[in-house]
Amino acid sequence: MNTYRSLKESDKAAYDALRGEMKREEQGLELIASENTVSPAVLDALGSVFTNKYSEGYPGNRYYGGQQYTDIIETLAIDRVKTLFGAEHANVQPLSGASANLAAYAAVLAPGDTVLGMDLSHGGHLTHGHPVTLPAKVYRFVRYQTEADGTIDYDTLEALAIAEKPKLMLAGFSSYTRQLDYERFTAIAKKVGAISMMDMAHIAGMIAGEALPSPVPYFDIVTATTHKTLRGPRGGLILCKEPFAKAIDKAVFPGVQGGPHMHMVLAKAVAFGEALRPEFKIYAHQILENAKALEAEFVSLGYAIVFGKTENHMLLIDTVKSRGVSGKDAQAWLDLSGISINKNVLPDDPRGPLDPSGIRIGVPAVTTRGMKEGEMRQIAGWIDRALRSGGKKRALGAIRKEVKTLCKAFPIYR
Ligand code: DSN
Repeated sequence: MNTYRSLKESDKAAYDALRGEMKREEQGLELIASENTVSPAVLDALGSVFTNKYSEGYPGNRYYGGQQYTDIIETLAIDRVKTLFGAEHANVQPLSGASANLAAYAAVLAPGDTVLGMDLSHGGHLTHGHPVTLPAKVYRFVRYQTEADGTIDYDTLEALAIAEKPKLMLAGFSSYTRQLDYERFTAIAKKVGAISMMDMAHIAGMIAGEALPSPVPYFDIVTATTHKTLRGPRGGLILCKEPFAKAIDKAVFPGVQGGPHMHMVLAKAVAFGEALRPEFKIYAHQILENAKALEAEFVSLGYAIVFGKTENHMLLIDTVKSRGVSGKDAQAWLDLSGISINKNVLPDDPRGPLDPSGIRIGVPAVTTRGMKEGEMRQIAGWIDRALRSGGKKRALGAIRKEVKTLCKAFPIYR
């Protein structure tokens, strides 16, 4: 007889923290651009017995026995994600976006090779060659930047690529709001003999839902996370053209990872199945409409929108310029208002990353709750009130009450 008991019965401290988080998510507005709320089916998959299983290797070729069901779910996840993005090859084992990127680098680069990647303060991600990361110590990253109007100047990028002769040209971002020109980017890579790679982590769901153009036909390698707009479990994935398939699979396992997390692979299969349904297209398009509505309201309130405008699910706002409030204070005051965002560095930010000049706001999670343009206008109003409050607890508490009332009308898990 086993001695298993439920979390509630066996561990009060852990259970209470879980209940607290559930309440926080239900009663507050989640506006962190990289977050979302998964379906009960995805949660069921994550909480499943597949967490018990070791399955190093790939379907049909594993290092442990007992793989009849792991092979089924991994094949399901691979087939579904290939259909979703029209990809030639998919690896669904990366534990995160960072390990997907690391594996992609390991698959095609030798130590010391040059990579062009987007500068962090201009919207790129830490894993795109920021000096504090391991890849930046192994490879030679050269960073490109955005122009004053928020766009990328592809003539400047081409000149940089000709001068630096990169082995890999990396597109993609984690704090950038404009649409990239995939055709031009990959043409430059081809011209200089570089492999092209796109990290579509933030916008994967919008691409799957056909609200944004797909980079998959253009790039040799495309990486993503599965938990942002794609609305799956926390994790990563790699898509690539067939000639890169073997190297990618070898780089993921045994290159940079051991046993895959099969409960996560099951949850990915479930999420990809959800994204293949027609209603996901409606969701993806609504994200775009909501981001535009939020932006329009901020513009009418006189806010300085970074990168000119939004063409995806997020906005960056210069809070110092707009209201004389630092990103750190804005984040703290909004937290007290029941609104979750993150402070964010802006291009060439004179302030440090711990107290930068702006904030990043994203709408994927509130769109999942069913909120639309009217609610976006209300949200912009609350954020403005919080930033004008001087951090006074009473004013922020009043906003929190109103936020709670709205959230009650849009429950996450009914
Ligand atoms: N940390 C994620 C984000 O917030 O954009 C990217 O990994």
